[in-house]
Amino acid sequence: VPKQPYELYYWSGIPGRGEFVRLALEDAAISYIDHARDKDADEKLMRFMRKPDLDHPPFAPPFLRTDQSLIGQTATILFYLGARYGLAPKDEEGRLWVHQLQLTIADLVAEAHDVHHPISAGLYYKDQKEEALKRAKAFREERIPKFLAYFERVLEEPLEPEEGHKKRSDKGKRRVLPKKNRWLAGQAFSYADLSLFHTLAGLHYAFPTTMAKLAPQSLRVKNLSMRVAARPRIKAYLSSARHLAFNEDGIFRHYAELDG
Ligand SMILES: N[C@@H](CCC(=O)N[C@@H](CS)C(=O)NCC(=O)O)C(=O)O
Repeated sequence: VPKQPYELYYWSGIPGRGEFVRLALEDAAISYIDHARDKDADEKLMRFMRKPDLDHPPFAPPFLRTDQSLIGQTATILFYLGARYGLAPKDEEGRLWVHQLQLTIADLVAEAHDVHHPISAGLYYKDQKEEALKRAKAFREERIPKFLAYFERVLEEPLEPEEGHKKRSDKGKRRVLPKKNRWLAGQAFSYADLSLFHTLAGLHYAFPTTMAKLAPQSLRVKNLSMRVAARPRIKAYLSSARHLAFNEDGIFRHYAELDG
């Protein structure tokens, strides 16, 4: 338990990548200060990042300040929180697996962003619209289906009798849990489940038509998302003022022309 509440730094006005960290903090009921909600949040964030005495300066937000350290990169922040608050398996294999899943989600999130900013994050959408239309087509037709198929596959794998003590030679003892009980890392709920939930919500917001078409191919992912949304603390958070809706300044943007 930290002496001071954690401090989350992120841009104001959007869920953004900060949301992946918020979901973990909220689900584990960890107390935190969300500096994205401060007055002049963006100026404060930039001032903080430029401080000359940072041992481990972050390249970009989100970053988390703890009693001891400053941690950047969404996946690293979640790796840190997951181990401490029961949002990741305890064994190394399990922890690395959840980290691997998180980085794959981060790849998907980066691609979702690059659909509306295919040339540069430094240009406006309207100045790269032609390229965005091309990128969107490939994202809708190839990339979203490929990522969804991957997570469907992960959710389909049978569970070992004892998580964390795999006996490869003992296949006869494998048991398939009912799908409704399965999380990405098996029986243990993890921050990767929270992140997949948020990413799926973002894809539905940005690409409603595409996602409706892909629904029959992504039943397990959808089922997982519904179970995450029903977790009491997540449910409470989503209906609280702490939570921001998606909008066209964020990573997941709804531009009808990009949804095909
Ligand atoms: N891989 C990093 C990406 C961080 C990132 O791209 N942050 C965005 C906001 S969501 C940003 O401010 N980027 C500034 C930049 O790339 O110059 C993570 O997952 O945390």
